[in-house]
Amino acid sequence: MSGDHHGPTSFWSKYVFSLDHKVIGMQYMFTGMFMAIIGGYFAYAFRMQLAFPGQEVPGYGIVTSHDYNSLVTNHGTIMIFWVAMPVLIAALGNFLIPLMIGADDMVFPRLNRLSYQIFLVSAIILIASFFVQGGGFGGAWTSYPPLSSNPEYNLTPLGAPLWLTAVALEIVAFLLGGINFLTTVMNARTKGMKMYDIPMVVWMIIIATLLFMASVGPLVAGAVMLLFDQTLNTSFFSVDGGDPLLWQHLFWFFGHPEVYVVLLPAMGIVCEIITTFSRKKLFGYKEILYMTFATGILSFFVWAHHQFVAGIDPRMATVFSITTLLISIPIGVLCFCFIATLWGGSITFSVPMLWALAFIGEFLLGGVTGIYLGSSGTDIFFHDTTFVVAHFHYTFFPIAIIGTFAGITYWFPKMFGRMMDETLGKVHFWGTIIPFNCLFIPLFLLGMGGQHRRIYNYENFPDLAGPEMQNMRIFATLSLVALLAFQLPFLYNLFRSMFRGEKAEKNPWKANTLEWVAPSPPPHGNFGHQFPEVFRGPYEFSHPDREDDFWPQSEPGPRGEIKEH
Ligand code: HEM
Ligand SMILES: [Cu+2]
Repeated sequence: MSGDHHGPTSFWSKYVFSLDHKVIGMQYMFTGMFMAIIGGYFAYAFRMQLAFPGQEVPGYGIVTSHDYNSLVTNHGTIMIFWVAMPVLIAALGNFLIPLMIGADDMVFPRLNRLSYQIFLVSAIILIASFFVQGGGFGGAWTSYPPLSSNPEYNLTPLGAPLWLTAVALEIVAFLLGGINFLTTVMNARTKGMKMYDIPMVVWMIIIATLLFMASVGPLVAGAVMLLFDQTLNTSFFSVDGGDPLLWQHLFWFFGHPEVYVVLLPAMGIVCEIITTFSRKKLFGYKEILYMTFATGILSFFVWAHHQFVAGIDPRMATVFSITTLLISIPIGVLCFCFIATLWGGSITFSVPMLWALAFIGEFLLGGVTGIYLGSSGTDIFFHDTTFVVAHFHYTFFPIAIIGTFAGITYWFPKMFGRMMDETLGKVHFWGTIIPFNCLFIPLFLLGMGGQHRRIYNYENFPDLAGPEMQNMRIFATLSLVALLAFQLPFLYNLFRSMFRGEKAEKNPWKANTLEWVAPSPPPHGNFGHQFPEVFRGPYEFSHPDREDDFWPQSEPGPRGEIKEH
């Protein structure tokens, strides 16, 4: 357990160099939010260019073709590595894991602090890369060689290696954090907490961490080779002597599981919220767990579905089509478990619940459209069109944005000891969900019409420049502007509620898990002098033998299990 329980007193040791898992979690959260603003601003700039090509973008200026590439690349890179990962895994994982397993902190608090510091350095290097001579890297977040490996092709002799270094450091930060997460959940669970008493969000973060650790090795090796190609003139991935396709294998062996790395924590958040706000036991706790493991394992056998047009053997394409489509089975079971949990519950449409429900609906659309891309025959048509862009935003946006808002609005009372404003929360919810759909549905249609991605000005392509398509682009961009504008009520609500919100009780949602036993906000060391003991699983809601419709894990008494089936 962490050494010092008295709690630091000076500003520096309390907020900047803190060892407290909650403070480190907040540091990750606010850094992630800051990066989300940059990533969103980049999306604004390049979408404005698509809607109004060649015109000055208010707040940015002229978007040149080089700018466009760099904006798209860094938008994607930031959203995945500096928003989804820090907020969903690092921030919520750090904040929740010790509280939900009844521990006073992570088992390696210093490693935890080092993890955040390396992460911060990686973010600074990435931001610096936009300002060096030649500008930021523009070879896409997938960084395929030879474009990425050869400065004569990418024209960013400094931007490209800095981008790669930043990504590599970010990965180091998450490996350190991951070691800490795994060890803590294995060793620091409080008395009575058995494997199947662990709340689903903790399980999901742990499985995500395992996936990350198992998939990232080849990418790190590849990144070092790529860096050598860029800076030392080696030829691992060059066309003469090396093998550019090798990078695609290394990248996607990591890249596809990475989608599940960020997906799983969001799924876990959804489990906590839908049980609390439907007052029902989670349907199929063990089935959800096994299906998640199955998804994780399968995700290592699908990577080449990104390479159907890269010249792989068509017989291999069939194999990878089959494994890809197989994944929809466990994911489908998970969705059915969510629906069965909601079925017949007494549902409250609170703000966190709205986000959780929206997650299920929007993510389903992302999953269903993926079936077209997983089948090699149809993917050859759809590949690199904005159909793909729309598909993966229907997975990533629910994960990184909807899942995050679900988590923040649900745990805000615990984080800051105050309640957020419901009305503003609902305005923000609808102001995000409606424009999101208006933004990306047109991209499906445009993609089906043959609109390729990573093109900065469609006026250069007469077939794609007609008014019908251009009007859809304008509609999508205006929807984005609305979406961004509706984030202001959220930021106002967040910061105002932190200081002025109504004071929160210990357990405002009447939930069962251990974090709700600690004071809001929890002090240094979380539970005071006595750790809570666990007597039952996390989802005993509406138990027939009890008057209260919830049954905290820490309340002494029988385990209270009733047969589910
Ligand atoms: C704020 C709303 C967002 C908008 C308007 C938006 C828009 C776009 C568009 C239009 C592209 C394709 C550009 C092109 O290919 O020319 C793109 C690329 C991308 N976006 Fe987003 N996006 C948003 C949020 C997100 C989020 C939340 C994530 C992930 C967590 C994300 C991840 C990506 C990735 C990985 C790419 C690929 C970048 C590349 O091609 O190198 N985006 N985005
Ligand atoms: Cu994939």
